[in-house]
Amino acid sequence: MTDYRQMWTDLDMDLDTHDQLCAVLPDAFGDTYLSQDNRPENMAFYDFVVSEIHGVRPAELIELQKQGGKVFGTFCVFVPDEVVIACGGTVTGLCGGSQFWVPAGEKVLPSDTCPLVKASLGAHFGKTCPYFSVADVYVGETTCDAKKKAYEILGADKRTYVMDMPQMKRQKDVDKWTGEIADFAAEVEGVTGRALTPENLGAAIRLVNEKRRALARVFEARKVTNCIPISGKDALLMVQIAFFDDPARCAEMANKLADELEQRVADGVSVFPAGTKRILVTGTPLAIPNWKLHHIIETSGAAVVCEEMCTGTRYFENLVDEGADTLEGQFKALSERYMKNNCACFTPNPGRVEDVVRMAREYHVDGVIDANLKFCTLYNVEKPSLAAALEAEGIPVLALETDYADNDAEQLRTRVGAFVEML
Ligand code: BJ8
Repeated sequence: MTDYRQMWTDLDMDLDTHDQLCAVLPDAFGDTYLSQDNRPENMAFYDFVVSEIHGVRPAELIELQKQGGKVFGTFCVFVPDEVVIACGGTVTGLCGGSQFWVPAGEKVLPSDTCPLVKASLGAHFGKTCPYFSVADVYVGETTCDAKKKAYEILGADKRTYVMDMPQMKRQKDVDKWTGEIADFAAEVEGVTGRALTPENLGAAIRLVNEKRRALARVFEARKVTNCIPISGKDALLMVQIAFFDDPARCAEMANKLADELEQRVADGVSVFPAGTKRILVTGTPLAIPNWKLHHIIETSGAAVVCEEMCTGTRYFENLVDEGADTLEGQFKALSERYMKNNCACFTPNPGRVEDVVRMAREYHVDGVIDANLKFCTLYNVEKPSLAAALEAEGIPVLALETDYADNDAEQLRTRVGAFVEML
């Protein structure tokens, strides 16, 4: 394994504290992932990335910076990667998915804040994540209260650009997001020193669409009923890593995995025994390395076959129209695609309920688990209406609220086990 200590020192990271994280991650990954039987061979790439999660990709980003490239760190799937890529920049996801970062986050945020936001700020201020350290600029968005206030705190410490997210989905809101994308483009041009053109933006739109198509192929293979060709944990890992990876390589590796899964489907090769209950998980994102819920479900007699969340279908569903040949038209096409995302930040938000019901059918699920992070008002308020819609369709649903700590794992296991039992 390569030694990245000099790189982390150069990034001004807190090496002693970071060593503690490096010490626990391999065991956590081994227990959760490597213990699975009959995994697709193409998961080897994702296992390798995790084994060097704080080394191999940050080293690539530093190389890109040496060649004049800029790194944009993002926290939400509303930020259009295409604009950054078109200007020769690189995007990396930044959401924190580990309890490890929460205490440092609680030094700058109230403790009753969503763990995702606390972990993100903890990773920044604790200097224990190279992706935060390497980013030239953070890009925030006004989706939820916790995030939009957190960006003020981050912005005092590093250049942070915030996109003003509409809260409704009227035509004037789509137009407003088009304008926000145009403003963001000006910011990206300023940071990168490169001009956006219809040609480079068109190429970036096609590239990110390719990535979306590849991820969608993997999910398509999860819809079949003759077998379950990949575990939910492995599919989740693929999406989590997609937020950090180079988009062309991401598409290539996802397509290879999809090829293998399609062959498995043809051969009837399953990771789980016949009759295993099929679960759709919906709710707040599961940022890497948050594998807690999937692990509990998949060691309780069920399999996750779909994630209706931003670390799932919302990341790749809906393509950007590639037909526009002016920047104005391309900004509009980008806005139209991104505004189709049914995040709970919108009011009203009937699209999410419709999506979950549709996907419950498409993925032939036996039940839905609606799992939200503690203190996420947006998703927690949607729980009853989502449950009512699913019950009206005859689809069993279990609502859960959790965080990154392990102390509710046994309680979750009991509830998930009882739910699976009654399906
Ligand atoms: S598009 S889901 S990535 S906002 S869980 S930080 S909402 S308090 S993450 Fe999200 Fe964009 Fe929406 Fe997706 Fe706030 Fe809730 Fe925490 Fe959240």
